[in-house]
Amino acid sequence: MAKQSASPGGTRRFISGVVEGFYGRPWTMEQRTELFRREQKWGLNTYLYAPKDDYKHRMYWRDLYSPEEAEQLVALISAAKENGVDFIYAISPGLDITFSNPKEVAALKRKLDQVSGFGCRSFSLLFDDIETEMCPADKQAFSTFAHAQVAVTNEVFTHLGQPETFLFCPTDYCAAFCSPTVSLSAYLHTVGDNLLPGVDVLWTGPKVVSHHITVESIVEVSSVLKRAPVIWDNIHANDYDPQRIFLGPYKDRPSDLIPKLRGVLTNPNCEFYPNFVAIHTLATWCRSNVGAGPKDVEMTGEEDSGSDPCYSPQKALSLALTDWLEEFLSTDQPGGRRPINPAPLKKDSLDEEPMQTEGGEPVYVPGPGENPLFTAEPLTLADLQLLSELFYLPYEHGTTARTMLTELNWLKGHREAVVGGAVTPVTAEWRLRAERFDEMCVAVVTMFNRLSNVPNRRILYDLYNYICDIKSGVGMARTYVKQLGGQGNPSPRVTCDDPEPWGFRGGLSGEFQRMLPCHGNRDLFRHPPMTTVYSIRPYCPEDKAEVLRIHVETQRHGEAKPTGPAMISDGLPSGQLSPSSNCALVLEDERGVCGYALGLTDATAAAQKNQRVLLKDFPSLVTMQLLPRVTDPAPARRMIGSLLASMKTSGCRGVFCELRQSDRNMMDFFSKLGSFRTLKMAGLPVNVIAMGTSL
Ligand code: GDL
Repeated sequence: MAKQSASPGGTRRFISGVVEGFYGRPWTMEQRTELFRREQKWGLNTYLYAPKDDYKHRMYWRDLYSPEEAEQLVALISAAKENGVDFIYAISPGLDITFSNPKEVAALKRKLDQVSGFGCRSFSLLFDDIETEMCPADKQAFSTFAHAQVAVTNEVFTHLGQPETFLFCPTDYCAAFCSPTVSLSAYLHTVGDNLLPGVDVLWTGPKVVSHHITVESIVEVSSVLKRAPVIWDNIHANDYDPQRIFLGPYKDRPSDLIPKLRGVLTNPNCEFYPNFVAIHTLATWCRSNVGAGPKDVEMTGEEDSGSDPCYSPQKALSLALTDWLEEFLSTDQPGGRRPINPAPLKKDSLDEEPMQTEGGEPVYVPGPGENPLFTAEPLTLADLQLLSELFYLPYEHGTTARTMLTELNWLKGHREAVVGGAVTPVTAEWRLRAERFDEMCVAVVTMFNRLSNVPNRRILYDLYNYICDIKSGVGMARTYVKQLGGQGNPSPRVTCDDPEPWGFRGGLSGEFQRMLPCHGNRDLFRHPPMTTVYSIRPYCPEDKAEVLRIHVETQRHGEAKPTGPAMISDGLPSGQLSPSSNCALVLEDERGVCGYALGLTDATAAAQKNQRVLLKDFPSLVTMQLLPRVTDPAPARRMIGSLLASMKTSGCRGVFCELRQSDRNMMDFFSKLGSFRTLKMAGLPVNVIAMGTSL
């Protein structure tokens, strides 16, 4: 077993590798063993065994392994050891464990003792994706859910003799799950304060699938957790969408993060073989900033100017694709075809002796007038580059994919004059761009054909559904553009009133998604992820006019005039009431002030003026508004979190806010915060509700 060794300086080595932590069909033992070989070759050192749908990892976590299963696990753990990979066995008891029952804790220990008997020395307890409400027995025994998890984790960790590597996955494993913010999360503070120091904590970044992970965000969470986290990176995970697979490079994690982290484990695509790029590029990233040692790969890329000085995603991708091509071209079939189809020989060039296959049978050679043999060109590096660009990353299409979408959009937008079947002449520019679009479509089809012919069938089969889908999507776009340009007849594949089943793409789920107003039916082309940088700062007198403007604009949003009598909180942005000191913040983006959060520590006088009866536990008032351009809820959550924190410091016990029911934006925001609940308050105008939270 590869022991978690200490590096010469005494610091523990950086954990790097793969977590098999996705939903769906787990990898096979053969694939895992192959993974260990690759990890060793590429310099990664860890594998976290956590397949969500493996019966005995999660649903039936109490059940011990049968002798047959035990034999397989023993072999797997020793294969990891032989390849210098630390095998971490994870268990997810959170679906139904009663934390306060000693029998449950004993069952957990018994199971982990069994796995320890298989030669495993590193362990992990995962509490992701579970109900956060404790059962009555646990509520009696523990003050919070975090206390329950930490108590059991510490006990198991101690029982196992404090292994060198022991990982804990919190239920709030990303910033988006923290209420109200990472720094103010009571759950994370309990974990940070009480988890034994030898236990490391997994963290997925700002979101479940994080677009970017910044150094600042890691500094923030580390200070709450009192330890550097191990990133469980879902950047290449695809278990949430059966139409997507991610073949782009490890990206948008600055290499400066490496010294701030305990490690990184990628939870990649469900399909094993297409993970070549995900794991290879992660390995390149991990090597890019190791101590002060010399870099093994020169990574500064001109095309990445202004970005990471140690790591270039483009270069890492090129390295990975070059190695991957070799694997595609090597057969995985016993007695399989030779990597490249030989060009069919002409009959007259044959010697007396007939050609033999590798199996010793004579090669069929067509005679004059007969069908020539099917031949396909071998896969090229350019094909793999295209493949990766078409299936790039969760928040980003590759360059060619973006170009194709932009061009199709342009061609469509500049050719609306096809009326009643009569086609008006196209401009030279339109024709040229249509031709270029067509060439790009042909390249996709060619890539598909060459891929279908690769000798390594395992990789092909893992990719097949995806490449078939994109070939068909691109094919339809191609026919459509031809039709727009007046070439060819309207294709039944595009316009037919009685389509084949492939005309109903995405099935029932696709139909549900297309009906929803904003979730589930977005596309990356029209709604690229937000890159706006927001800052929160204290309100100053110069902000008065802007805050008033936002107040007026948001009150009118969606309706001509605000209806009903004024709310108490209207007095704050309008200037009739002054916010309490240290209780006023504004949100800014690059265009200026775009939101505010204002508070009054004692709202008694203001309430009397408005004939409201305050609830004794909620004497303080807050109000918040954002301009419609702020569509990302994260900065708003940070702002209200900071406001509540300073109000608490000022001695507030409970705050309330008043919300017009027509203000869907704020109604939605406060409801989703989790901490605010609706309050029954006397004297509220019609269509106004009050929500509050204790501090
Ligand atoms: C998750 C799950 C993970 C899943 C991923 C992507 C963690 C800690 N847990 O939330 O099992 O594969 O999302 O769907 O990430």
